[in-house]
Amino acid sequence: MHVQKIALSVWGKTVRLELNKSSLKDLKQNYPGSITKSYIRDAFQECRSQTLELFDKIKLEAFYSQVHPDFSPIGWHLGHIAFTESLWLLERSAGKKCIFPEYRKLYAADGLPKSQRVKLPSIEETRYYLDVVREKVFDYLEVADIAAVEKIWFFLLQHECQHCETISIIWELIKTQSSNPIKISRQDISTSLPISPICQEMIKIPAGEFLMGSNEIDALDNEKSSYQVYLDTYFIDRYPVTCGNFRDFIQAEGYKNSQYWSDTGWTWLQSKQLKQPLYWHDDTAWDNHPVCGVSYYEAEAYGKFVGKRLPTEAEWEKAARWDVKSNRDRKYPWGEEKPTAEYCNCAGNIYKPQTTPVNAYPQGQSASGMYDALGNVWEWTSSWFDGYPGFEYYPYIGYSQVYFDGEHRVLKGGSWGTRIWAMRSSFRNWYHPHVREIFAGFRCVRD
Ligand code: AVJ
Ligand code: FE
Repeated sequence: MHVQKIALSVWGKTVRLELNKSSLKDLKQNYPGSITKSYIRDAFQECRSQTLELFDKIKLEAFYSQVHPDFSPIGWHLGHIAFTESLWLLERSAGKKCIFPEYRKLYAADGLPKSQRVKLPSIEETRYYLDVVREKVFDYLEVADIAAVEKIWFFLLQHECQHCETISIIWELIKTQSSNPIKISRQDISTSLPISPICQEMIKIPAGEFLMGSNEIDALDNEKSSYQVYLDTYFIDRYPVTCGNFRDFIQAEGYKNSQYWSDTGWTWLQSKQLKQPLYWHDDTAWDNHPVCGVSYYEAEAYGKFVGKRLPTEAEWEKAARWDVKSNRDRKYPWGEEKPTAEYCNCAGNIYKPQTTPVNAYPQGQSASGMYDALGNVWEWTSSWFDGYPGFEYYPYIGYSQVYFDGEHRVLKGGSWGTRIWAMRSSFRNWYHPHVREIFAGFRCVRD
């Protein structure tokens, strides 16, 4: 059952309660704000403690260096987290003056080009900035009229999650670049599961309507507003494509054979000389792990190789959230309970900074039997990133809308580097199709 722990102040005393979904709803209607405030405080604190764990891992060189032209240094992301919180909560919501105005130009999303984000404050100064902003933010939370600006808190929570996933990506890139002096050994990948190869079964999703998107409090602008979508019957892979599956493509000289590639994909490949995914392990012990570190073009080519194609985002989302038997919608593939270590491989549950076998989370499967819909790796879809009907940007046009440019593809599902507040079936991520540094894999569909 879905249970939420809350703390209420009753005549000056703190009372802790455990509530199920319906009693929580009653309370929310009668005492709006009080529950949300304690939820927000706890979530902000938990998320931040996961962020601070990153500080301990980061070596000095990694803090400042730009390991890839598409990614700002780790130190920038941390400062930008503090800046964004300060901008939207302290300045725009509380109406306070900007603290640390000297950081504005450096850390604003539209401030400096990525190549110029390398002259950064020290690790200690950055940590101090995060701490000071957070202290003032919690002071404000005490007095805030939460009903008026509730949504912005959920936006900021997810903003921190997304930048921390980017930090994990940078960290992974540093580990992958063999010439780099920072060597971090990979964790043991031992698993209790048998390593017989996963056969790529498909599951049938019957024709019908389902609800796409979300109107919940945590929905970002690009998830709104939810609407009914009808799809004909189709078949989708039960599991993400595994390394074992993908090895067939490599061994069949898939990277050398233009017949599997789209024209744009083939042109892109010619400039690269690739022979395997970015985070590839030439080791059969990884055979049941999902492929990780492929561009959209590589995913597309594999689909053609096996006579399938990539799903549209609607096809992906219906298989993940729709319970055909009861004709009901689920927030997560497994139901309404938040992501835990029982259900999926995401950041913060257990410290497992890598992929897991695609059959490791039977409890996390969707009503239709789709495994690993959330967690493990992001999954490329064939849909261009665009606004849903009635789209209105929030909180700024540059969050989603400027990427509705026909150049970004949608990814679904979250990865091992995604924190729970950004994990749900309606969540949408987007990148240029050539990007392979993110923790992305894919699964295929067939009509
Ligand atoms: C949606 C993950 C592509 O990190 O560039 C963070 C999210 N937007 N700050 C990114 C985002 C503004 C975005 N992605
Ligand atoms: Fe940002």
